[in-house]
Amino acid sequence: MELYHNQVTRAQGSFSLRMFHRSWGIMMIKENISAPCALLDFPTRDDFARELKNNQYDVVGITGIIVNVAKVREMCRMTRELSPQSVIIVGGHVAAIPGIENMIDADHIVKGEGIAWMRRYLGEDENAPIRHPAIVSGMRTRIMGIRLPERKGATAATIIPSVGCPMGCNFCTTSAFFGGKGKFVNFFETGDELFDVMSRMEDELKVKSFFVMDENFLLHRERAMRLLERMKEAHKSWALSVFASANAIRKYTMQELVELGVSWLWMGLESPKAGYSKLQGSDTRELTRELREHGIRVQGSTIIGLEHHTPDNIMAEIEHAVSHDTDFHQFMLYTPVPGTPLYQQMKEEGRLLSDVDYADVHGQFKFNFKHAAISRDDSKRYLDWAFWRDFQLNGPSLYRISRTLLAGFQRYKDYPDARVRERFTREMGRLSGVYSSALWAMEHQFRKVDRNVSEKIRALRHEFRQESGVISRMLPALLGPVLLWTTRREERRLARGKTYEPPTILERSNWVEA
Ligand code: B12
Ligand code: SF4
Repeated sequence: MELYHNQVTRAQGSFSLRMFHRSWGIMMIKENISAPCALLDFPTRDDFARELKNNQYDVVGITGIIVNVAKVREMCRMTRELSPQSVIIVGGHVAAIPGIENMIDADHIVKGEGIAWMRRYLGEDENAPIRHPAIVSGMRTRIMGIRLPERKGATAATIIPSVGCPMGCNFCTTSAFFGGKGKFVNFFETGDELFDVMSRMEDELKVKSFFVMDENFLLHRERAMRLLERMKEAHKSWALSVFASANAIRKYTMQELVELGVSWLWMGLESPKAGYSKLQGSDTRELTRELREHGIRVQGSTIIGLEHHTPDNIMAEIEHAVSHDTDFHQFMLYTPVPGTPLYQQMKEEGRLLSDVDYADVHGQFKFNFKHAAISRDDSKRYLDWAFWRDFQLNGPSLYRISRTLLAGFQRYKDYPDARVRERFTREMGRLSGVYSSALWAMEHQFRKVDRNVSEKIRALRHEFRQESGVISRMLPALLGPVLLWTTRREERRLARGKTYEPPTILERSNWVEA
């Protein structure tokens, strides 16, 4: 259950950022029902069987996305066998597959928002306020061959203000699943509500940074600006990681973004020729550069295999994407996913490939449709190339985020708003020694890939040195070689086929032991 390594830093070898993320949808549902509930995250087959045998469940709810359909089918089968009295409810994006009723043995298949559905099903008040669970955004983080220690408060809390997105891009499954163009479901309508949830999470999880899981957080300017007001009043020096489209970002000045604590932005950089309204009127290269100069890490997202792509123009489009020099870059294949307008259109045009397994429909393998100019096998080649090119030209993302952090610190260390100063100083203080050491190791390891980039890493390391205290200045000489050694050890492990799996997690609520 990884984000970065699956679809962002996957070509970066031992520099790839590895971490697992919990299943937030079912965490939200559990927190908002009063029935006794057990949540089993990432179960092995044995864990799942044991839980079904040891308890008498009235309801077994199963979540999945489209790629998981075979697992969902097997879990339904196991439930019928081991817990025949249970009602089986399946939800999440897997429910969008046409004809899913005939593929799995479930009693209810729930499309769209699940909290209200489950409350209704259980006879509870579906309009009761939403209670947000305490979610640590990631766990078991690994990079350069070491697992980072898990200290309370060190990892951001996930906040989920809404699901869906009103922009309604034709390929977008999240938007389509929660109602499509013009529609979405808000859990927390106002900046005040959001502020209260974040304050509670700050207390419970001891965090100052938040991963805001809202497809287009900045689009709702009134809510964001009210949140900023409350943050200022209460002197909250919070950091926010958000998703936003370029046109939504343009509604804010850089100062507003920085004061709001925006420190990481995920932004679509689809081809300028694609004509998506979310990009209208924006030079995304200029915008990316500006954001980074203000200490805002940018994660770009680019689609490979759009309708106008051909073998003649695709390399130039990849070069254009890579030239944004973002901190992270996700590449995804253009993919008609069941439930979206694009899927419907391709179906009507007879362009869907019928022999593609749903487990492979995720945008990181090969096309699932017939493209006018690019073959299925070539789609993978171009995708792989895009990841590799970004890595080769721009270097490891860890280097790039260090660069952005330093730029932000240098610009804002004397800023009049103390909350902003504190945020940059906090991040710099916590990380400068570690980043310098990592830079030392990257500089050495990257010589094999690209000398130019290695030189750039070296220059940055020297800049860091000037901004660091004495201990941080000395640390790289000791820690750098250790990190280089763990990095190389990790490269060998990965070459041998080593994989990492998330742990099984069991949480119970409103539970009374029999
Ligand atoms: C966080 C996330 C992840 C995490 C997963 C964390 C985890 N352990 O599950 C990471 C980053 C690891 C990840 C990985 C992948 N993801 Co992802 N991910 C998301 C993201 C950004 C948020 C999901 C989320 O938590 N939303 C908030 C919660 C509250 O919403 P929700 O999960 O949809 O749940 C609601 C309803 O669906 C419903 N519901 C859900 N489960 C259930 C169960 C029952 C019983 C009921 C009644 C209702 C119900 O109720 C919930 C509350 O309303 C979504 C995009 C999005 N904004 O939704 C993509 C998304 C789900 N991912 C997607 C994809 C394709 C992937 C990958 C295949 C990417 C890749 N190529 O590697 C992998 C596959 C992972 C896997 N094997 O399942 C697609 C799914 C497409 C589809 N239609 O199936 C999405 C929609 C993104 C997109 N727009 O393309 N992902
Ligand atoms: S802006 Fe992003 S989240 Fe919204 S519909 Fe378009 S692709 Fe989906």
